[in-house]
Amino acid sequence: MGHLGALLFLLGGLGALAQICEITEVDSTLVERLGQRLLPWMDRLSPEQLNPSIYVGLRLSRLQAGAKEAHYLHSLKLSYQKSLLRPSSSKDGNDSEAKPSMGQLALYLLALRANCEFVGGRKGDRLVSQLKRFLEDEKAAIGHNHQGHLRTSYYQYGLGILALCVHQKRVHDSVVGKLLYAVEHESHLLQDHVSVDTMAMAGLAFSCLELSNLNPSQRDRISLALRRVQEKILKAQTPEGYFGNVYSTPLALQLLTGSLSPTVELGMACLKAKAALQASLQHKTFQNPLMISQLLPVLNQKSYVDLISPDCQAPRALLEPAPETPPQAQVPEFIDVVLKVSGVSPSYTHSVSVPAGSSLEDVLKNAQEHGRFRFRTQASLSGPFLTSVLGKKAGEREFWQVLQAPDTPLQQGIADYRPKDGETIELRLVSW
Ligand code: B12
Repeated sequence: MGHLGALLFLLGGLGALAQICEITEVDSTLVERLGQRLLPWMDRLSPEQLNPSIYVGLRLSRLQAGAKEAHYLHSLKLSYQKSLLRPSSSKDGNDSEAKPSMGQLALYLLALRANCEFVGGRKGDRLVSQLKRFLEDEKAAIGHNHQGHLRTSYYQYGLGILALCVHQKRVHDSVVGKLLYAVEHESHLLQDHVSVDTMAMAGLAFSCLELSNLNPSQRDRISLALRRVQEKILKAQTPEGYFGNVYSTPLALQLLTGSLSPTVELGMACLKAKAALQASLQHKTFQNPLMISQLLPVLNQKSYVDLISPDCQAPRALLEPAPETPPQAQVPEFIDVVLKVSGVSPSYTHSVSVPAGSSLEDVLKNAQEHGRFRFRTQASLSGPFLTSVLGKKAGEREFWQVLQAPDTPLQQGIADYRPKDGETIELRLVSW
């Protein structure tokens, strides 16, 4: 067991195990810098760029954005209510006007709860009904034999149940039953890079249901599934300390922090994860606003489950914009990146020259401007999602995977990833 294990064992004996997975005492300057990175995003108020997750993350953190925060929530309300409560007969003109998905509606409801609001009234009831209907439709898509495919994902399914739960809205046992089955049988949840995130989201939904006791006849099954999720996440810890990968660690920790079955193993795993996270904060690994928004609650010992009864009076430090760094007047250094596309005929391999520090999206734009390369993206809460390459649009249950050759899937999207000189990036059409 070693010294650490012995210490944790002793703490357990003293009744302190309930807080065994708290990520405390992370350098407050690093946390503040993380929060500062969200501020510019709070000025982007177009429907395409509004992101309820940012609001939720801030409200569950120990930082605040002053007047910007209330303004952001106001914009979220206007935009989401307008598109969600619009009669379904009005046809969508283009992608940017598309109605929010099940997961986006769920995140919007979490944002309301983060401001200590319960959905209510005629409009609120309609939103709740819409989310319930989304879940029912997905339940039907999964089917009686559990073999069917969701239109969205189990991640969004879990998010939907969680959002209704924190608003104390009950969903039918059969809806919860599909998520329980998926965790009990795992097969659908274990799609490569998304499994820990999905497990964690399912676990957060189960934690909420367990605490709220909204589905009493499924109580034992829920507790068991929760323990199973926790075990799976602990098993997915990497030698560096991440659960899954660095970007699934925030949600994993949101789940583990609230664990009602703390063990010595859990305590040790969390300490290791905390060290890994601290290193990643120093290396500025978290740049994407969605990722930051999932991490901030963890650094304040909070999780989405705390939205059952949020503390809207808790003191939070005001974020000041980061001081601007003057641009360096240097001749930019150029790097060469090889872009390779497989899954299309004829195949495509081309070297692109871009200024050092360019994003992969810049590389793609450059290839498009100067050659036959073509690509399209769709806005999402994580940034631009690559939907089509060289005229080939990813079909249903397919996506354009982004890899560092020969075979390493990137852990960041095209807007965030910055290739190095000489690197080969492959875009590969795969099924999921
Ligand atoms: C489900 C999922 C997928 C599914 C999405 C389709 C589906 N079945 O819904 C698939 C398998 C296609 C996928 C692909 C990728 N994903 Co993914 N995905 C997720 C997951 C688990 C949930 C997303 C979600 O539903 N959010 C909730 C809804 C409400 O938000 P949304 O914005 O409307 O959701 C859409 C976008 O998230 C988009 N999407 C999914 N993944 C990614 C990744 C990026 C970078 C972008 C811009 C968009 C995007 O698909 C969602 C459905 O339309 C998240 C986990 C997380 N912690 O957020 C990872 C996550 C967002 N994905 C991630 C990554 C890295 C990718 C890939 C870049 C992997 C790769 N090397 O190719 C690709 C995207 C490539 C591209 N074409 O641009 C990382 C992003 C980390 C970061 N630094 O930002 C996450 C956090 C997982 C992780 N822990 O590594 N993903």
